[in-house]
Amino acid sequence: MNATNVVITEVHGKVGLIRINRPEAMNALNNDVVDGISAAIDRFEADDNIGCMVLTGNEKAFAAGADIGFMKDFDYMHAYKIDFITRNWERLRTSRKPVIAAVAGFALGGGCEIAMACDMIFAADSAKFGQPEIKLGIIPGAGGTQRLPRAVGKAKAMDLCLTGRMMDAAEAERAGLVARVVPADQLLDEALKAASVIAGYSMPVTMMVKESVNRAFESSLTEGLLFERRVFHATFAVEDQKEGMAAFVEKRKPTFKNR
Ligand code: DAK
Repeated sequence: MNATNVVITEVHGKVGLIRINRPEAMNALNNDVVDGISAAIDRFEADDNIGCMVLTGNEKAFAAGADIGFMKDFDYMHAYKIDFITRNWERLRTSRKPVIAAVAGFALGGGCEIAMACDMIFAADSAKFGQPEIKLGIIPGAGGTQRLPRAVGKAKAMDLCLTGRMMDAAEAERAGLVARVVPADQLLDEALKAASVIAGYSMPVTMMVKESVNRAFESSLTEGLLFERRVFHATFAVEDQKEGMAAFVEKRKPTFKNR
């Protein structure tokens, strides 16, 4: 275990676990938390033994948003100059290894945005998602108005961003925001289990899958299909493709070497 107090990391086999740890403030995000998450991703990305990451909070809150007390007296010039929690915010997005958000309790504002920046969300049945910034006189600042409509469509995104209401785990699953809903006491186990399945595959190939799915959000269908085809052809240059197909034909388990 490795703790930078507000962010704790653990290694579970081939999975890197990153836990936001500010329970006294519902895991509100400040520079230390966002820097800590980024440092943990840096470390796990550099570690060849890690194939997948899980980002989680505690049973009450994944993260209840950016730290309101800290930013309440900002003026524009100050927020701009200090680049408030922005400088490392994109680190999740630039991670090449998959990251699962395991969300229990509140994922609000920046907390919901951090979860959406992960590759998929596993939700405890206690999870509550929302973009309540409007209640504070601000708008979502880290992807809420952009990733949420892509995940749940315009109608529900408008509903959540304009009313500031929360959405429970069942509604979030129906709307397509979350991949799986599980009982709260099984959340971490389920997320670690799925992460460990992913980490058991060929790492370069999981990175290619992630890159290709993400391309769907950045390109036309024609361009996306072309990108996919090029990457698909490229998998025949991966040693693990030979091993994966040979193992199938020989009716044995493959041993991937990540090359
Ligand atoms: N910031 C600071 N402290 C918070 C907090 C937050 N977001 N959320 C909760 N806390 C603190 C509470 O103040 C309280 O502290 P004490 O009074 O005990 O000292 C403690 O956590 C427990 O909270 P409550 O007593 O309120 O607990 P309840 O169960 O009654 O309510 C709640 C839980 C999560 C529903 C409630 O605390 C709440 O509504 N929290 C605020 C949620 C919110 O409005 N979130 C959006 C914040 S704005 C950007 C990146 C990110 C952002 C913007 C830009 N860039 C990259 C540019 C993000 C903006 C936001 O997230």
